[in-house]
Amino acid sequence: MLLLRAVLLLLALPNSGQDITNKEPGVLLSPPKEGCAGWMAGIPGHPGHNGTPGRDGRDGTPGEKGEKGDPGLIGPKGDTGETGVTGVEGPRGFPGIPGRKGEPGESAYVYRSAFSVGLETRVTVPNVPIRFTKIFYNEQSHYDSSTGKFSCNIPGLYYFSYHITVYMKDVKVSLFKKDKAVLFTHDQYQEKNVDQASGSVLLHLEMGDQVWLQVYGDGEKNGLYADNVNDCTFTGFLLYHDIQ
Ligand SMILES: [Ca+2]
Repeated sequence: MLLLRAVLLLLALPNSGQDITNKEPGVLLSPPKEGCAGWMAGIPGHPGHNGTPGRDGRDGTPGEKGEKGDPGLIGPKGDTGETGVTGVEGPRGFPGIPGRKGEPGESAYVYRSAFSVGLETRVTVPNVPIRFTKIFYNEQSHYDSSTGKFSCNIPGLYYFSYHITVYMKDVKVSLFKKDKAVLFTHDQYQEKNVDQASGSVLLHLEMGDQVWLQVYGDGEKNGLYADNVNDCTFTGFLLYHDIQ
């Protein structure tokens, strides 16, 4: 009889562990503290109802980092940048190809005009061009020994000069240009002596202008002298021709 009760008690223990707080004290299976003599257990009660749901648990730990996403779309084109600093000068280039040969220039002879003449006899005729008939140079024949006049064939600037030996009488001469005296030279003769007189000038001449030397005044001052060892000379030449 006792053995049977013990078996029944053991069968009921697994449930009584969870239902220890059951509100029905009458079904407690724990034995009274007094002696077990005469104690007899009742029939086990029905299982209790399910309790209310517990509170939410704590948040879990973060998961692993995901894979890298695809690249985004290309953005719009930016503004134009500022002009950069000018660079240093480059090295010298190779020599170019020689140019074509130029056209032949005008002959230099065209622009030549010069004469140098001398007196051969004493001047005796007044108020006319002095005729220098001793020719030192007159290649272009721009000086006419028959008239004593130089004629301009090339417009430009000319240089004229004369050198006079004075003997026996005073000398007063003028250089004429186009019938007008433009240069004067006067020398007073000293007795028992030989004097010298000279003059020079630059004149611009147009085509056809004539230049000559002439005794000035009444013709009394015409002491120009020349012989085998004394000369009177008249010289002229083109310095610059006019640019066309
Ligand atoms: Ca003198």
